[in-house]
Amino acid sequence: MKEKILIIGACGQIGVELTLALRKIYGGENVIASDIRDEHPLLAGTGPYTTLNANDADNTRAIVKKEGITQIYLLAALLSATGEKDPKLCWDLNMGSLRQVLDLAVEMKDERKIKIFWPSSIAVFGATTPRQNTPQLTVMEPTTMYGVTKYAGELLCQYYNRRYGTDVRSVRYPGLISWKSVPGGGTTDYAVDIYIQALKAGKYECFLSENTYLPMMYMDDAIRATIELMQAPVENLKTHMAFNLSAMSFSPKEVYESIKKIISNFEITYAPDHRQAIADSWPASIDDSTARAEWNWKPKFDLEKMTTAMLENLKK
Ligand code: AKB
Repeated sequence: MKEKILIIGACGQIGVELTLALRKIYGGENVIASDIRDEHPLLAGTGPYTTLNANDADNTRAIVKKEGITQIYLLAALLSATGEKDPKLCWDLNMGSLRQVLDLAVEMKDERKIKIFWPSSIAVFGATTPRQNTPQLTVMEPTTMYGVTKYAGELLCQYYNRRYGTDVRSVRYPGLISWKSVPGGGTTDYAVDIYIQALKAGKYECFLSENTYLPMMYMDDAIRATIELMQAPVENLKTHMAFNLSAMSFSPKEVYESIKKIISNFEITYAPDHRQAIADSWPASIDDSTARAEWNWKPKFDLEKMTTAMLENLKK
């Protein structure tokens, strides 16, 4: 069957790269990018773009029907740090948009099957979760509103799958490091800023302390994981909460040292702020054996490989 894809939140950190990758696979005209913001410059001329508020159910339904959409990637969200500034908006956006897309898939069920991708995060875990090698199935008591929406969202996805047979797939993204589009409002954002500032200013003040270990992933791996999960045969997928996903775990000090191997005069200082408490409540490393078993997930980038790629690409 010919796939027709709608991406909601296409101008964010994941959205830009995912849209470009999906357009390569399915053809530019078959991937409709949408966002509440103006079109990202990197998307211009690569395929159709429309302005869409993720919480606008009528407009979303109209696009899905008119365009014959078969897959929706719902990426619009408020992240952990921004979510703490406005917890109500975080709940309304993150949960409202998910509920509406799930309902749309149920409403359209007899006409056309719609497959959904919705991202979860390591923010579903909290201080009571085992921090090292966090298992797929474990205690989840998130401390941020963002984490609460991701955990509730995972349960909602699982409920719609069991109750209505909705094909909705999800991963718990670690901190994502990218150079094409930057993150906004997350706790792991330092791991992108540090590369940009290393090249721009030769120094960086980090908002997390030097030994704060967090699970991280280069964007190329994250995009490949997302597409591989969406292409996996449905009968292989036994897990209907989001999959743990892992590539590497490092601290600000370690990423600093890996940059310093290439930019020898690079300097770092540490000034932990309110985001430190969020980072301290998250896992240091993740066990992703379920993803590896059910859909053959395997990362390609480690810290050294990623540092080389980030600095080379940002320089260009
Ligand atoms: C954040 O820091 O809020 C995000 C995430 C880990 O989900 N990058």
